[in-house]
Amino acid sequence: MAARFITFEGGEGAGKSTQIRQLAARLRERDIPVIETREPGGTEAAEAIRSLLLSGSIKSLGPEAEALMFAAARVDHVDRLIRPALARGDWVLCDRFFDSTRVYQGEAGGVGPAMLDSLERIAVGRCRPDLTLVLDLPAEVGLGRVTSRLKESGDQPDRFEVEDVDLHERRRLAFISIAARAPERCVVVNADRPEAAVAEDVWRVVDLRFLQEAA
Ligand code: Z5A
Repeated sequence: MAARFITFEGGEGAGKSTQIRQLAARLRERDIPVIETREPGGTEAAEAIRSLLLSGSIKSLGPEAEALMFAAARVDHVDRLIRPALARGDWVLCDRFFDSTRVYQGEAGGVGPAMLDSLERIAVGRCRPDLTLVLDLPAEVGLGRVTSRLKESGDQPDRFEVEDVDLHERRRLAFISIAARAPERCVVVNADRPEAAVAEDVWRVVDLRFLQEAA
């Protein structure tokens, strides 16, 4: 069976990590080799860049500089982890990818499409997702989940989690608009439901697109 590259996108607390874990478990039950990864991050160098980005220490450099940093992390992630995994035949499930740059630095941050196109060409090339699941829910619901998690863990919110709800809602609309422009790649899933219901929808899409086709 061909290796597949699946990305999960959406706002804070949409349940991307949770759904990746559940999908990975279901694929492994079928003896499909799976790598779970995330952006920014996934390799040692990209995780180091992640710490810088999420700490907020380079926020003052502006959205273009941040876009460069996200792209630098992506170069390493794609070259050292994603592309080799797909070449081995592993499926790759990735928590955020280039659509997050389009939304956070682009549509909500004001970085122009020409710069984003160039960065995408350099960092991603032809290593594009076969499927992108956009987990959609009201920003307030996602932020509420993140706040509960922070209360439980005692962690501090990161550079993006402290931003106001209107900005989060604009990003939500930007993800929906990307999905509408790329219907062959993107599927929007209603994530404002219990975990198991969301997982069932995610599974139905993956099964229909990739597993039944291969049977
Ligand atoms: N960013 C960017 O600006 N540009 C880029 O190019 C890229 C990223 C790639 C990465 O932070 C930040 O970088 C991100 C965008 C920016 N902004 N922020 N913040 P991150 O990786 O730390 O954050 P995140 O991607 O938003 O992850 P998250 O907040 O952990 O959300 P999630 O993975 O979607 O959710 P989760 O961890 O699965 O679930 C969150 C909580 O909700 C948790 O307690 C769950 O148990 C609970 N949960 C999950 N599903 C449900 C359901 N269905 N019902 C109720 N509760 C649920």
